[in-house]
Amino acid sequence: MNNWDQFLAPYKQAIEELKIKLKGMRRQFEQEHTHSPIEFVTGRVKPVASILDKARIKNIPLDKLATEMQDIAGLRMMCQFVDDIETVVKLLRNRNDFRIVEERNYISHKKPSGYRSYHVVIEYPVQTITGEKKILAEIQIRTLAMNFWATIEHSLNYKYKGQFPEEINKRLQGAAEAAFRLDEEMSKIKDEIQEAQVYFTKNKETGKKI
Ligand code: 0O2
Repeated sequence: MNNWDQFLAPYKQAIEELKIKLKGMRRQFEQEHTHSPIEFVTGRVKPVASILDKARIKNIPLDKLATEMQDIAGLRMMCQFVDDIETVVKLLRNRNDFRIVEERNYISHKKPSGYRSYHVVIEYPVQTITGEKKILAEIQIRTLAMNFWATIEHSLNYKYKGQFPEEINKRLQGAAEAAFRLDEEMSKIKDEIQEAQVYFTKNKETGKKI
């Protein structure tokens, strides 16, 4: 096992455990036949190349990664509606299997790029054969529309390294606002959508034709 494998092992374990726990929250809503504020959950450990890139850009010494890079373990919780984000954050605040160390609201304070999302940084205790190890993990909570925009922008960023041509920059800003308006429109017919979804899920379970 090399040093990176050893360093990243607790992060990998944390991601596996947290994915099960956060997906479990969604299942509990489903079992109760109520609208789930969580649509789906993803998680990843940052690849070593990205850790090194970010450490270089942000001037983080490699021996300070564990305390200064908060998103080596990263999870995303996607929601259908903007209101669901607050519900999810409250659910996270009520848990006692981790401690929230920081929250960043990029929804009320969007980033200059147009990025919107709610970030919760947690300290998560991983049980290892040599004892407990606390690691930092970042949970990003966002709507499906915010996620669509961020995914596209992230891949363009990879190509242009953040130096977008003016035309693309303008289009991305426009697309961020369009995604925001889409969220607003969906919120206006939220009750109607949720009623239809509960009806659909119940009938799917009983095998009844709609
Ligand atoms: P990855 O793993 O490729 O997604 P900074 O990086 O300076 O903006 P900081 O302090 O690292 O900020 O923390 P922040 O902003 O809370 O979280 C960083 C992560 O948020 C990023 O991780 C992205 O996942 C997401 N993010 C932040 N700003 C943007 C943005 O403008 N566009 C998109 N698409 N995502 C963003 P990384 O490090 O980029 O890595």
